[in-house]
Parts: sequence; C-alpha cells; structure tokens
Amino acid sequence: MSRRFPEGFLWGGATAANQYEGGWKEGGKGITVSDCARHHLDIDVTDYKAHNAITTAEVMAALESSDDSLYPKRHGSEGFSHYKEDIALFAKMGFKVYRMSIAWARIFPNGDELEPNEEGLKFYDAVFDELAKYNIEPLVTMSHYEPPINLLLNYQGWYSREVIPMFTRYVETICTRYRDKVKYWLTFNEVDSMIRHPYTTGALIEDRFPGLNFEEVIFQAMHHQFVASALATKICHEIIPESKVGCMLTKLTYYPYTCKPEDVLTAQQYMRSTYCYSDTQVFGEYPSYLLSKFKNDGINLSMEADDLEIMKKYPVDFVSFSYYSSSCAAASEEGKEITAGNTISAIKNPYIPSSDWGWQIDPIGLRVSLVDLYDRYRKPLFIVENGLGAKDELVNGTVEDDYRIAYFEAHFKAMLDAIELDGVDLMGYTSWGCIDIVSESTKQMTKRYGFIYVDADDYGNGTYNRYPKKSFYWYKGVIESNGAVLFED
Ligand code: BGP
Repeated sequence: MSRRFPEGFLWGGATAANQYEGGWKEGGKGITVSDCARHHLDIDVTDYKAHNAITTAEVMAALESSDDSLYPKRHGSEGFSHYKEDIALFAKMGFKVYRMSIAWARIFPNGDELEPNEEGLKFYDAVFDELAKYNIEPLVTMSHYEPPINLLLNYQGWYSREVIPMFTRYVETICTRYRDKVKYWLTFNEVDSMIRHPYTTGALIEDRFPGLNFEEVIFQAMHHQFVASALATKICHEIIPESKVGCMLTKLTYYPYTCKPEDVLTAQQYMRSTYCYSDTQVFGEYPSYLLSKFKNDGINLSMEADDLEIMKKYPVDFVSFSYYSSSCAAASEEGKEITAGNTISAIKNPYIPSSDWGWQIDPIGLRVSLVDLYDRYRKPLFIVENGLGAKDELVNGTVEDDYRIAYFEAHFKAMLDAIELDGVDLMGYTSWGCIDIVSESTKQMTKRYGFIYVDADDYGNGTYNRYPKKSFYWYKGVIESNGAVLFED
C-alpha cells in the first residue's frame, strides 16, 4: 500500500484580500495601508527592510496619486471581479479548503464606523456561496495586512487602544453574518510581523511617534492585537460554537552556522524571538523570556485590569503558520554571506539552494519546523502558507514550472514524514498564492507563486486572463490521490 495523507487532510490554497482582490475603491471599500504601499522596483529584491520602509509623506502622496501602476495592491490579481472564475479553477484542482482574508475596510471602510457597509458584507456572502457550490471550506483570516488607512491618519494605528473595540465590532459583524458559512478562522496574519513591518501589520509609521521609543510603540500595538485576538476567539466561539480559531505565525527556522556553542545559542535566541508571539496566543500569557526582554530593554506596556485575564481565558484552538525557507544564525555575521527570507535578511546556508529572491529552499526545514511546533504546543497545526516565488514565463498558454513542482513535491514528502514518523497532527495545507498575486514585500506581480498564471505585469498592465500552469494539473493529481501519486514511480 503506497503512502498517502490521512483521510480528510485539508488540501488547498491561500490568498489575502490586500494582494488578490484589487477593486480597491469598489463596493464601498475604504482605503487600506496596503493601497498606499508603492513598489520600488529599482531596489535589490533581497533588501527586505528597504521594500517595507515608508514615511507619512509617502502615504500622503499615495492618497493624492491616481497612478495605480505605482501601487500594485490596488489591483492585485483583480480577484474582486474574477473570484467566480478562480474558485471554479480551485475546484478543478480539487481544493478541500481555501484560505482567504476579509478586508476589514470592505466591512468598515474607516474602521471606526458603528454600522457596516452592506455592499462589502454582500461581496463575501457571494464568495462563500461560490465556495460552497464546490464544497470548498473557507479558512478566513480576519486581519491580513489590511488596516483601514483612517486608523493611521486619525488614530495612532494599533497603538491606539480604541482600535480594539473597533476590531471586535468588525469580528462580531462577520461572525454573525457568516456563522453558517465559515467555521475555520485565523485572527491576525503573522502577528509577529508587526516587529518587521509595523506599517503593514499595525498601521504604524515611526515618524508619527516623535520622542517615543518606537520599539515600545510596536510592542504596545502588539499587546492591543493580542487582547483583540483573544476577544475575537471568544466572540467567534460564542457566535459559532463549532468554530475553530487559530493563530498564525511566521515560522522562521534558524540553524546554527557552526557547532560553536555561541552559534547554537544565537540560533536558539532567534527561534525564541518568533516563538514568543505564538507562545502568547497559544498559552494565553506572555512567556517569561519576553517579559525579561521588556524589563531589560525598558519596554513598559500599559494594560487594562482584565487584559491578561482575557488573554489567558481565550487561547487559540490550533496553530497555523507560514513556512518558505530556513536560514542560518551565528554569534557574528562577519564575513558571512547574507541572503533574504520571509520578512528577514539572514546568513546564507551554503548547503541548500536559493530562489531568485534569495529565499533558501529547505523541505527538511519544514519537517524540523513541524516537529518543533508540535512538540512545543501539542495543538493541531495547519500550514497556511508555503510555496515558491519564481519568474514564470507564459509560453503557448501555459508555464512549464517543473521547478515549482519539485519544490512542492519535496515539501509534501517532508510533511508526510512529520505526520507518519514524527507523530505530528497536521490539519491541512494551503499553498501560498495558489493563483499569482502581488508580493507582500516587493509588491511585484512577477514574483509568481500560483498554480494559475495571471497575465499582468508589475505595473498592472495585462489582460488579467488566467492560465493553468503545469503545476495546476500536478497538484490536481496530488489532491485526488491524497498524496499517493508522490510515491509512485
Ligand atoms: C507572508 C505573508 C503573505 C505573503 C508571503 C510571501 O509574510 O503572510 O501575505 O506575501 O509572506 O511573501 P512575498 O509576497 O513577499 O513573497
């Protein structure tokens, strides 16, 4: 009997409203931070920090600009008008689950309204009804880099405490409206990414906090998201008793560059610097080592009396995460080659290959990550982002993306090893960018992840026609055989 994944394994794919939908002003939607993030195609694609840097002046210029070619997330993959066609293609691949996000600004355009935008609610009703036609289960991210820009302009982003009740009003609205259509939810996408791109995740720009310790501002904003995430979990369980709510972390995996003890210690410290956020959402309290960091770095969070009680009372049901690549860590980076990863720059591992964007390809690292997370949390896991951003070429209406098939094949085998050999409880898998969408970091359309090619360039030019790639048919075979095809000669 050839190997296969467990019965009921949730195979699928993932997008996010800010990178997929476009229609940035349609259906009553408000403007989001992502709509004001322009691309910088002249900057080295491995320079993550530069691609995510932004100032208030640049936001104001974006709000004035009608040149959408500079702001790729305004059109994304034009999913707002193509979603029915796309969902039919997902169904053709056999998707069991589809991870997507609801754009907060479609429901509350400025975030602070008391009444929701009915047109926005209707749009997602239609999306969920389309998914239901094909028995595809939605897995919905409540916040995926889509804070309304109003929260930055007229509040202090997530640093403002009053954003918590705005968010819980949004959560109450969508859980009530979609109580019969959605049972799998994620609260914040990569809550830890607030540290590495505070604008995208928390609507924070340093120049708006003169005289303040910006690191403290970021952790205060993250505290508000932790409270909001716990309240969202509470609300979701109350309105949809059978719901499962997950946290979502950027699974960065670091190897010691050498067996020198100081390199091993550095790698351990780097791993803790991401685990501390999922620890907080899974165990419902700040881990001692994060509290030590706060104390040692002079970070003083202001909390209300029942914040910690709320966080403790409403931990998540499962742990979801993104995994793309692994990196190396060493006590000193002196003389070592640096490369990029998801939201980071790090020491390059000389033993493994890299993508065209410098992200290192390491399927064994996915198994290492699954074992680490399952041993740490003993909660069901869900891989909600994984994939290869590559320069695809459309020839005769398809893309011969054997490189992407090789990436997925190796990662799927590592996943099954983790399940069968390491005892990991893995609920499902949604590949990132199951259809070509705008990159979060470089805002490029040409950093393609999809099983489906979208005819559009980095400036928004193109027909936006969809073309299944070679990997589209390969993934269809994987899903219908529940992975058995991976082990046939
Ligand atoms: C993660 C985000 C996704 C996606 C992914 C790939 O951090 O959750 O939104 O963008 O990174 O990164 P990129 O799009 O920069 O290639």
